[in-house]
Formats: sequence, structure tokens, C-alpha cells
Amino acid sequence: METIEKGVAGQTLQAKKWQVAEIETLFERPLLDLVFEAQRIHRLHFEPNEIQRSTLLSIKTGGCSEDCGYCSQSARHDTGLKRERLMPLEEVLDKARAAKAKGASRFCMGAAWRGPKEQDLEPVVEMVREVKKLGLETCVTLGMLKDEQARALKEAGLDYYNHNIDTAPEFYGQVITTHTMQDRLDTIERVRDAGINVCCGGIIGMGEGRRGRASMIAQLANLSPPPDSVPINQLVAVPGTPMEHSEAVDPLEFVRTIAVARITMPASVVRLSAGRQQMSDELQTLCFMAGANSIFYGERLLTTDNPDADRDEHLFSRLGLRAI
Ligand code: SAM
Ligand code: DTB
Ligand code: SF4
Repeated sequence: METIEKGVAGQTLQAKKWQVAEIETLFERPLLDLVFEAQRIHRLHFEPNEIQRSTLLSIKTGGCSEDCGYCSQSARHDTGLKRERLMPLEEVLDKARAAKAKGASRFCMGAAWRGPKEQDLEPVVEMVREVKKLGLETCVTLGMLKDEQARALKEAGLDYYNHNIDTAPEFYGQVITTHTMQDRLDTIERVRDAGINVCCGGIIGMGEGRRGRASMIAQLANLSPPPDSVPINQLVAVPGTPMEHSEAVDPLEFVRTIAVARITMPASVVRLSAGRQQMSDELQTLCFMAGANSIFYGERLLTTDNPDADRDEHLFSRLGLRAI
């Protein structure tokens, strides 16, 4: 085991540095052992029957300059998605009030940008301020940020910034060519430096293979500190994107990925993110057993469907889960 030493107020903390091979070994464990270990670790850090719920809203849809191979919103893919302007504040607030009334604790606003341009940020800062006043936690995902943009968002009261590494470093160039993983890591550092909680995860099912999954998890777990929140998305194969015909990953391999994320990032909230609409209740239950303790809640993700609130309420009640 390799460790990194960090001096914090005179103390020396030992942060474990994960090797990819070590994470592959975790993946290879018998499923029941792996899930049991993930659940054991989960219970050291979290209330076992509590799940956090975030509602997503696309505040600026489509027409993105980037070429992310999975994304319905890239201007380079012909997905038939209608390009829209930034949503007016009042409409955003109506959606946020509705999300709160349905029981979400966090409202996450997404924009299809490489990063916000000069004139883009102020209206989003205003949205953060006003959503926060409704008594919701706030999260935005706007692409790459500059230092001063991160600081302005923090001043407005932003709680979380979502910026995913999306896949393994060695696979990145096969999925995205218009920016690099280092660009993403730089933004994550700016967000952290501004004092905003980091939400950072990736996508499973883009042809990355088990080694790729292990490598992505290693990259996330070795961030110092690991992300506060880790969304694990199952690819939603959108017609018209280069990933349209990606072969679906074995559902139990997805459960393993959640378990491995839980074990390697014991104190992070792990979110069972995109792809739930395509999952059975039983598969989602296995993901909760494996340590997922957050979901996106509400019938829409950004541009694709998610289970509606009634289906989730029913599942929570069958499982005795409490929403927080
Ligand atoms: N433009 C910003 C960015 O790239 O960070 C914010 C929006 S982007 C849609 C947010 C994240 O959603 C991506 O990083 C990716 O992980 C996830 N995502 C997008 N399309 C997806 C899909 N079809 N299936 C699964 N996850 C997806
Ligand atoms: C994340 O990791 N997943 C969310 C959120 N962060 C912004 C987005 C999922 C998008 C799924 C495809 C879509 O609806 O466009
Ligand atoms: Fe643009 Fe984000 Fe989609 Fe990439 S993932 S094409 S940056 S909206």
C-alpha cells in the first residue's frame, strides 16, 4: 500500500493511494463478499437507510461546442435535440419550488457549455442565490471554470459544483477530443480552492472495460481529498451520438463498480445517477446495498428520462429507506 503524507495543522495524515491493479483485485472478489464489505464500510460512515435526493434541471440545453461522445447536447452530434437559450430565472425558481415540494434536498442546474462566457455567469449566480433562499442546497454544472468564476459562485452560496472526469485517463481521448482530463482536473482544483464541495464521477458502459473502470475509480479515489460526492452514471445510449451502439455493461458489473467506489471512497456520498430508468427496482436495491446513498430524483435528468417521483417513493417505502 502506497501512502501520501499530508501535514494538517501539525498532524500527519496518511491518505491511501490506490493502485489500479489493487482496485481490479477488488472487482474480482466474489460479488457477495464485495457487496458485504462495501456495506460494512458504508455503515462506518453513513446511516444505512438514508438516501439523499437531488433534482436536476437543464438551464441551458444543447448546442455545446464540445465533442463528448456520449452527450446528446454536443452541437457535433445529430441527436435532434432543440437548442435553447438560458432559462429565465422565474422558470428556474418554479422548477426548484416544485422539486422542494416533492422532497428533493438539493437542486442541480446544468448548462451545455464548455465553460461559462463572461456574460453567462451573472444570471447563473443570481439563480444560485435565489434557489438557496428557497431552502434548497445548490449545485451547478457549467463546464470549465476560471478562478474568479468559482469565487463568484461561492459568494452566491453555491454548495456543490459537478464536474466529472467521465472515464479513465487512458480512455479519455477516445471519448472527448476538445478538452483534456487535465483541463477537468484543473477546474476541480479551482472549485475546491474556492471552498465549494466537489461532485465528481463518471460514466460506465462506454467500452472502457473493467481495467478502465478500475482506472477511473483510482483517479477519483486518489484526488486529494476524494470528491465529496461521486456520481456513477450508467451510459444512456442516445441515438445520434457516437456511443449510440455501445454494448450495455452487465448489471452486476455496475453493482461491483458502485461497491468499489464505496470501498475506495468511504466518506464520499456515492450517487446512483443516470441510467436508473433502465434499471429494475431489484438492481437499484443491490446498488444501495453496495453503498450508493444518493439519487437524482424527478422524471427528467438533463435531456433524458429518469424514474418519476411516484416510482421512487414506492421503492423507498418497499425498502424502508428514508430520504434526506
Ligand atoms: N457541460 C458540463 C460538463 O460537461 O461538465 C455540464 C453538463 S454534462 C451533461 C454533465 C455530465 O453528465 C457529464 O460529465 C457526464 O458525466 C454526464 N452525462 C452526459 N450525458 C450522459 C449520458 N448520455 N449518459 C450518462 N451520463 C451522461
Ligand atoms: C452527473 O454525473 N449526471 C448528471 C449530472 N451529473 C449533471 C447528468 C446525467 C445526464 C444524463 C443524460 C441526459 O439526461 O442528458
Ligand atoms: Fe458539452 Fe458537457 Fe455535453 Fe461535453 S458533456 S458535450 S461539455 S454539455
